[in-house]
Amino acid sequence: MNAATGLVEVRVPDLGNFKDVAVIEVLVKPGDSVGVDTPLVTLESDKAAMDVPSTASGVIEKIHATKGGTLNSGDLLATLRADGAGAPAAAAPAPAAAAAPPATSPAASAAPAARPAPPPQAAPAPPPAAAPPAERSGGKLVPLSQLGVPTSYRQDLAPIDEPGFSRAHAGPSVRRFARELGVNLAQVAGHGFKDRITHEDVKAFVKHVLGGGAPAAGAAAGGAAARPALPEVPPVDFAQFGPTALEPLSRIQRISGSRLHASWVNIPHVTQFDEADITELEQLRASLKDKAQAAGVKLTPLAFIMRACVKALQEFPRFNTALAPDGANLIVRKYLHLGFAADTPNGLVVPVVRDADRKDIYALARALGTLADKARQGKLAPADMQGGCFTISSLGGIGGTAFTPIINAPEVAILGVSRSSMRPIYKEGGFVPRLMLPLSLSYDHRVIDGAMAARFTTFLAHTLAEARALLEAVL
Ligand code: CAO
Repeated sequence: MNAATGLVEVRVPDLGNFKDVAVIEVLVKPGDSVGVDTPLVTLESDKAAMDVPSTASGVIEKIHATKGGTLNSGDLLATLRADGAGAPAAAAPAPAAAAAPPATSPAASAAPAARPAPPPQAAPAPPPAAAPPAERSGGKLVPLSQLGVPTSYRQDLAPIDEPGFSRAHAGPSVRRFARELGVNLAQVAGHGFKDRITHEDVKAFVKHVLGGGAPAAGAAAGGAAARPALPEVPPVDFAQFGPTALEPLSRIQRISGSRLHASWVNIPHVTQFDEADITELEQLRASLKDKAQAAGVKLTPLAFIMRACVKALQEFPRFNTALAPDGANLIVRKYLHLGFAADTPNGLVVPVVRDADRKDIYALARALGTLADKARQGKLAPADMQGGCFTISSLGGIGGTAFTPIINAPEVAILGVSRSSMRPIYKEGGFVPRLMLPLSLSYDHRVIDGAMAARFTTFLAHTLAEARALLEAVL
């Protein structure tokens, strides 16, 4: 302390090799009373965040740091009027002042005011198990019960993942707060400066869990164990970049959107690509066109693909299973209903052709045509879209060379079909023009391994190439 003025300077402690460390929070303002160890600012380097505590008690006279600025070891951080210091010494010089060593002497620089602050702390250890969770608010610990937070909510939280917790973008006081609440910071989206996690974010996360919003520990859909919450995409104010309009999603889009999302995040998808030579299949289809028309059926490639899929599913029954909710068993279906994705003005729907294994190619084509018409007219009944075992998504009538379809859970695989094209294929010592159909099979890797998926698409390609066998009668 400067005995003449009663002022104490607090400086930035030794920061080691860190230079120009960002100030991401200024925690006090002039007039605030602080004690030894009261955090004054939060600094953040590339690797760590730390609160810099006061080294003296008193009232803040001036803060020399600004949020968004930088600091280095030894920089002046704050000036305090020390406790017990009255008016400035100049106005009321102390009797001993004459005897005091000059301010520039080594003795003066060793005075308490210049004592270096303690080194930055590592993330504090969690509180003892018996300690009731509490929130640090303005330096005071407030029991969570006073905040209306039942302590049993911890059952809903996934255990803290330490590496993820330590990587989280949060200051020490937020880390401490999160530990007190048992919150895994790795799951919390930050909305502070530079997306830093704030106390409010932690509170919002707890509220979300209490409201049943976050994934709970225990079995989830598909039999998986506890999973961390998904990081959220922060909302954007688009108006700042240009004019916008709000367009509601259709009811079908809203329903299918959340189902697709659930499938995408719950199922480990892998997509196997292959191609089938359908040169003969197309010749056959063209030759049957009149006969089919006379029977009132449009024989599109999809009917052949369906028939080939039935054969592949019979050959590889693993593809006609569902993972039991306990995650330890497979439900093996003894029936075969095939779904197909249909593009309608209102969005994507998946009608189901029942007992596809008991239908020949014409019956399949008829069911396909009827259901596709109903889908486009918005006339599908709920029963028309239930009970599917495996889905085909054909974009062949539109275009594209390959895609990665999302599995229609609880099914375990989906076949994507893209547009066929005539390509030069090397065969028996020369190039020949062949009509090639791209296949994209997405599968649930918990149920199907890569070798089986490759066998499935190889079998399917072979079956499509041998098109005549697809015309056989089905008993
Ligand atoms: N390669 C080349 N041409 C193809 C083809 C392929 N793989 N598949 C179909 N075609 C052709 C058909 O032969 C038909 O041509 P012709 O009239 O000259 O015979 C034309 O494309 C249109 O076929 P279609 O679409 O009427 O009939 P379909 O049985 O092939 O498909 C249906 C029916 C309902 C699946 C389709 O209309 C549809 O909605 N597809 C979109 C599916 C979709 O959106 N999937 C994505 C889901 S994820 O967002």
